[in-house]
Amino acid sequence: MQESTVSKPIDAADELDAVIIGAGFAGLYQLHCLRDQLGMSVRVLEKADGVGGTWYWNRYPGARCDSESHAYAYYFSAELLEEWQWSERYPGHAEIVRYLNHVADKFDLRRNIQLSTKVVSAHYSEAANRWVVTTEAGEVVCATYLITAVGCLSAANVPDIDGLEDFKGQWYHTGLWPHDGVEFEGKRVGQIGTGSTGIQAAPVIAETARHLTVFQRTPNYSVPARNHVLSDDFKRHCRENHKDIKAIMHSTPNGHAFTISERKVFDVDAEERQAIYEDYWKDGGLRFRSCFQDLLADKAANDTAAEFLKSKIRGIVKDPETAAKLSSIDHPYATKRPPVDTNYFETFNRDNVSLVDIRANPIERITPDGIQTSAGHHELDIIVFATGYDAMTGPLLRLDIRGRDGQTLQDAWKEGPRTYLGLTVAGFPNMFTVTGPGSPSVLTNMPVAIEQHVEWITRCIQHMRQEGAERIEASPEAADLWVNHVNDAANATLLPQAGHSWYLGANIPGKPRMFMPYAGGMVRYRTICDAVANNGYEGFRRNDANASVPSAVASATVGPFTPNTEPAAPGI
Ligand code: N01
Repeated sequence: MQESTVSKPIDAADELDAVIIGAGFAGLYQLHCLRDQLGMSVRVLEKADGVGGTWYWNRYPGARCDSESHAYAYYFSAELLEEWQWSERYPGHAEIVRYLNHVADKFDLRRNIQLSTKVVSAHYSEAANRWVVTTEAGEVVCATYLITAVGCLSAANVPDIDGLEDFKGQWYHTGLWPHDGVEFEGKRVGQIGTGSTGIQAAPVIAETARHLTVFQRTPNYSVPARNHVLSDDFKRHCRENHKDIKAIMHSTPNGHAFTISERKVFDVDAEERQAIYEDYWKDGGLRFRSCFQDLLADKAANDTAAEFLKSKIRGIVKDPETAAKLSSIDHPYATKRPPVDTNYFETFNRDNVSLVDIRANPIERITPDGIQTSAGHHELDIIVFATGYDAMTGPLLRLDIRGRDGQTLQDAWKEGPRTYLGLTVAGFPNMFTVTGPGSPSVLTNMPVAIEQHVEWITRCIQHMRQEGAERIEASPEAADLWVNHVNDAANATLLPQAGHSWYLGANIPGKPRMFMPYAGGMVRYRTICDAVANNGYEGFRRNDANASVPSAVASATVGPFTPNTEPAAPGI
């Protein structure tokens, strides 16, 4: 496909230094960095009518972040850290949206954000060395740099189930939740999906629905969130110690504000191990993963955590048959994103809640009145699809992105995504993908990854401008090395053992099976990215000159996460 496919001529388009797609955590910070640090002309195009990204769309019942609030924030501005106060241990979606609106106002970002603007295509013009971005309304914007800040979990997956179009009730996907809410009172609700979202939503829906039927394909572990209102002491601690908290977040593989124990599972006897698991269970949340350093490296070690969590399910759920369905989990703990809940398993003790095992008895079709499985019919007024996303690649491939010689991203990634550092794609000059496939983003506390990605991109662009370079592009050899390293990093862990995980693309029929996020940890990733930059952007072609071999990637190791040695943050 050549440039003639561009709907308007370039000389009729708005000219900018950079276009950013998306006004969530990533897009807002990228705008701030490029405009306010580098003095570039920048526009953010955002399809929603407000800022917030993921949190603009995810307003389903119980939507709350699983990262602790004091870590789920930007750390680039001391002033922002000192003035913003979170109210609860985990921030609810509304509070996060308020926070991101506060950031947009504080840094005067809105004047460069164009809301209600859906990008439909972005084509690279080699002759002009410009990205030509076209919106659904037919507007054309032209820029030297294209930065996608579209999120990893923003392309909703509504499964293709026969009969949905004939359903007489209402149906909703959790990631596209109506802003005026959904009334469940007196309704028979069917929820499909028991990932992090479904596990948050079910207890809240059950509180008002006449009946909730949860359709479970894959049972899941979950650890109680233990959410609570934050004390004034803890808020003061966060305000006064944000530098130390940031240091911890930057020292851990997962970017959270708690340390990972250096202890291994079999360093302690069974009794002590049980006591440790009990302590972490009481503390709750994602911290549970950090009680031993080898849970994701050693299957026998992982089995002990898995058995502990399964026994908790059996202890909570009173009906033995339901408990057995919920606890018959076949993947190692945390090899799928581990959910965090408030009363999820307890919900199945309610009289108005039932569980249907659709692995044993698959859904055959949706009928006008409900859902038909191979074992029977369930009458429903509302269906909630908590069925996740076409993760990481979906948001990019749903845009019509074309690089050199009109090559489509779909074509470049037909056998699975290939990036260099998760941030760039060979054949797509001057394009940067914040939280792209091959980045550690979804395996970390997201804002930490986003700040690193955005700052690396900013520094790269600054370097180019200082050097007078007009074009930067990953070499195919560098991308090959990176893809191999991403695979090696995943294979050094138990993560690929969850064969039905969205990390592998397994939730989307026809999607190439490839472990997408970088599992080597945020510390190692940051070190590699810094070395690539410090070595003169090795692995990149600048102004079409040959690229050097990325020695930082070639020499990168895989293997167990490096446990950090920083002092632990006080508990809350
Ligand atoms: O999606 P999921 P999610 N028929 O893909 C099932 C982040 N997040 O929205 O496992 C029947 O995890 C599917 O079954 P299976 C977090 O990174 C963060 O829950 O594929 N069932 C699974 O049970 C998370 O990992 C937060 O067999 C079908 C469920 O639907 C990511 O978002 C909160 C099906 C989907 O689970 C995605 O989580 C929530 C079908 N055709 C989410 N297709 C916070 O931090 C899918 N399923 C707050």
